[in-house]
Amino acid sequence: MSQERINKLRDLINYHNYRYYVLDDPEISDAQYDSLYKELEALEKNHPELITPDSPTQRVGGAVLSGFDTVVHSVPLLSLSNIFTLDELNAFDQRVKESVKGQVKYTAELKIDGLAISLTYRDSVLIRGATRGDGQIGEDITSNLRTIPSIPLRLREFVEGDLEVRGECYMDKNAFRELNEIQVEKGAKLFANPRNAAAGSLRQLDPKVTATRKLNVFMYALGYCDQSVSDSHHEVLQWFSKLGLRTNNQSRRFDSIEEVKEFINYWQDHRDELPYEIDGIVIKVDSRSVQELLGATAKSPRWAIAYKFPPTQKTTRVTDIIVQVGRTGAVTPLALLEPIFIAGSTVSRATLHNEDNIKNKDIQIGDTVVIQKAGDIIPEVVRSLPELRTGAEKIFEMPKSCPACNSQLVREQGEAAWRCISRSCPAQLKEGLVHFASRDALDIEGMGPAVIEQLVESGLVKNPADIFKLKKDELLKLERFGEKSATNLLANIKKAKSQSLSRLLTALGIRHVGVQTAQVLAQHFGSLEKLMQASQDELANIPDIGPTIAESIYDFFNNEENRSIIKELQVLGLNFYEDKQVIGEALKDKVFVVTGTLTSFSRKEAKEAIVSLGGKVTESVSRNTDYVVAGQKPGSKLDRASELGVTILDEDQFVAILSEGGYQR
Ligand code: 0OX
Repeated sequence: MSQERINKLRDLINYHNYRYYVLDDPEISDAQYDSLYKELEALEKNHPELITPDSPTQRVGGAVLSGFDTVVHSVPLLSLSNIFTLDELNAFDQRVKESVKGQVKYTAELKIDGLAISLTYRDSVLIRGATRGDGQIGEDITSNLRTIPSIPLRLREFVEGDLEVRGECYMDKNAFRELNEIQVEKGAKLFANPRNAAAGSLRQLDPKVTATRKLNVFMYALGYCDQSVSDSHHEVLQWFSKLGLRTNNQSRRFDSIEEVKEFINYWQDHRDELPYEIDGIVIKVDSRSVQELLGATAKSPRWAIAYKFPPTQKTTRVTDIIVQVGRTGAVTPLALLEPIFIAGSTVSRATLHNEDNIKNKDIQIGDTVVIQKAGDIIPEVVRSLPELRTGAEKIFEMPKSCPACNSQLVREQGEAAWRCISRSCPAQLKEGLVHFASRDALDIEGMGPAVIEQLVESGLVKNPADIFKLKKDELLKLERFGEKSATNLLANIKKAKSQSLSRLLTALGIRHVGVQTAQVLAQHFGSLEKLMQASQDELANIPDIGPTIAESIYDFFNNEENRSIIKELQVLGLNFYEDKQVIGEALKDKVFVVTGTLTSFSRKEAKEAIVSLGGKVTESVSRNTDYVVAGQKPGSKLDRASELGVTILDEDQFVAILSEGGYQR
C-alpha cells in the first residue's frame, strides 16, 4: 500500500518538476507541490527501506567529500574552435561542403556561457555526472549535479543500457545577482560573472552548498548511447526533451549558411534580453553520420564551430583615477567609473595598466569612455570620447611617491611601470599576503583581502611566517571574528602547512614564477633546500626556465630577509618537499584503475608509481581504461574490465611493468 502511494507520489512529483524546471510551464501551485513532497517525505521516513536513490527526496545528500574522483570519459568531450567573423563562417561552410561533396543542413544553437558537463544514465537512472576536465578525464561531481532540479534522476522513458549526454551547467543572470548580494552580506568574495559563480558552485565539496545555488542546465549533445538514435542532431535534441532532459528551445535547423547568418545577427542584437548569458552561436552539421564522416582534429570536431560575439561595449564616465600598489611594488592607475551593467555584472573600476596607456588613449578624469570586458571578464577602457568633453575634465598626473608608504617611486629603463621599492611598504605586504593565501598558492580559505587588511593593520602579521604564529585569542580581538570563524581560520592555516612545495613556491611570489614555473621547479628539485642551493646556471639550464627567471629565482633565495623568512617557515612546520618526481614516460597517457588489495604496495604508493612513469589513475573502469591492476578481493571493477576487454594485470605483472619502466622503490 505504502509502496503504491510512494510510487504514485514520485511519479507526480517528477512530472511536476519536469513541468516547472524543464518545460518552464507549471501546472500546479508551489503549495500543492510542497504538499505532495511533504507527503512523500513522511512516508519515506516511516518506511526507510522503501527509499531509492532516484527518489525526488534524494537529491541533496551524501557526505562532504575530501576531493573529487576522476572520471575517464568514454567518448572524449571535444572543445569547439572559435571564429569571430562571417568570412570565417563562410570558410567553415566551404570546408564542410567540399568534404561532403554536397549540401548540408546545419543546426544553430545559442552558445551558453557556463561549464560543460556530462551525465550518464544506465537503464534510465542517473549514475554519474562529470565535468569536462581536459576532455579525456574529468571530475566526478555526481552528488553536486544531482542537486540541480532540472537534471532528472530518472529519465521519463526507458532507455536500455548506457546513455551519456552532454550539456552546459550555468547560472542565470538573476540567480547570479542574488548570489552576489548574499556574498556581500556575508562579507565573502564576489563572483566576477555567472560562469565563475556556476564553476564555484559545482566545485563545492559539500553538495548541500551546491543545492543552495540556483544552477540550471541545457543539454546539447549526445556522447554515447547503447540504443540506436536518430541520424539528425536536431531530432536527437527533441528526443532529449521527451526523455525529460532540458534543452534550449532556441535551436534551429537551417538549409543554408545564409540562414545561419541571420540567426547570428538576430542574437547578436538580442542576447541581452535572455535571462542567461550567451557568448556566441554554435553551428553544427545536423546529420550525425556526416558528422562522423567529417571527424575531428586532436582538439575539436570538424563538423561544428563556435561563432563568438564581439565583446559588448558600453560608455560610462571616469569619475576619478586612483593608483594601486601591487605585491611587486608596481603602481597601477585604476579608473573609477560610474557603475554600469555590462556582460552580466556591474563594473565600477577598470585598470588603466600604466601611465603610457593613459597618455596614448588620451584619458582624462571626467571623460566619457568606451569600456568592454576582455574575454567578457576583465573590464578595460577601450578609448575616450574627447568630443564629449565639457572643459571640466582634469589631466591625471602619476604620483611621484608611493600612496601607501610615501617613498619615492622609480621607473626603470625599458619598464612601463613605476615602482615602490621600499621593503617595508604595507601595500606590497598586503598584496603579497593576499597572493600567499590565494587559491593557486597555499589556498587558505577565509584569508581573503579583508582579513589580511585587519591582520596587517593590527600589526599581527608583518610577513608570511607570522600567519602560522597566529593565536586564537589574538584573532578574537579583531572585529568580525568570533569563536567559530577564528577556529576555522586556524584550522585552514594548519592545513596549508602540508600543501605541496609547488604551491609554496607559487605563494612566495618570486617575480616571474607563476603556478607553472613553480611546478617545474618543485618537480626538478624535489625539495626547497636543493632549489635554494642551485646556481644561476643550473637554474637557467632547466627546460622552460630562461635566464631572466633564473636570475630572479637566484636573487630571491640569496636575499637575507627572504632566507630568514623561509627558515622560519621550516621551523613552523611547512612542507618543503614535492611528491615523488616523474621519473619516466614508460606509461605516458596510459590509464590505470587499481582495485583490490595489493601486498607490496599501498593504494597510494601504487598510484604514485604509475603517475611517476607518466600514467594516469582513475577510479572507474571504462572503454578508455588501458589496464586494471587487480589485487586481492578486486570486486566489480574486475567484472567490468572483463566485460570491456580491458587488460588485467595481477600484482606480479604490475611490478614487472613498473620496473621495466625504470621505477625503483
Ligand atoms: C554551448 C555549447 C557547447 C559538443 C560536441 C561538439 C560540439 N556552450 O552552448 N558545445 C556544444 O556542442 C559541442 N553545443 C553547445 N550548444
